[in-house]
Amino acid sequence: MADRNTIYVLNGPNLNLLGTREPEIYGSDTLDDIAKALSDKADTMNIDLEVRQSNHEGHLVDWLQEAMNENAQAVILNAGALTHTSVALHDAIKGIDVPVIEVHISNPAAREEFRHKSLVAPVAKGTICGLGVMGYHLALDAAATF
Ligand code: CA2
Repeated sequence: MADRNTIYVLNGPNLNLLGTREPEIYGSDTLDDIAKALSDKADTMNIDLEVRQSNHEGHLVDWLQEAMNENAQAVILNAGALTHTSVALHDAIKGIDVPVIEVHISNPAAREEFRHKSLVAPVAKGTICGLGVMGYHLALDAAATF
């Protein structure tokens, strides 16, 4: 079983496309760039990171449950568009005793109306959005204190 200094960084649908399109919204870093920078930072903090991405809702549910079973310290979750639709993710977060920090690269509240509601937010410990990929780093700083 992992000890309390493993932090999961879970990314949902289409975030594998980061850095390839829409740089004006999401910046030019790829998910691999983000994972490398975060892992380098985590190393200096004596934290193990599990950085994953899936286009499939069920994988994210499984990984949230894994984080609980592995006694993870926290989960940093960018659920992508599932943020706005997924009761399954809402229930999974509610069902685990691991704090989840919701991250968005863009500011969904400043975008289309269908992005204004988050089903993750009510069950997250906190939300960071609109600050670009820095949001992942701020989330890691916060998660390290849990
Ligand atoms: O701002 C965020 O991080 C989002 O979670 C990104 C999701 C979006 O559905 C949420 O409303 C806000 C979309 C991720 C798609 O990422 C792409 C990146 C490059 C090209 C195409 C999609």
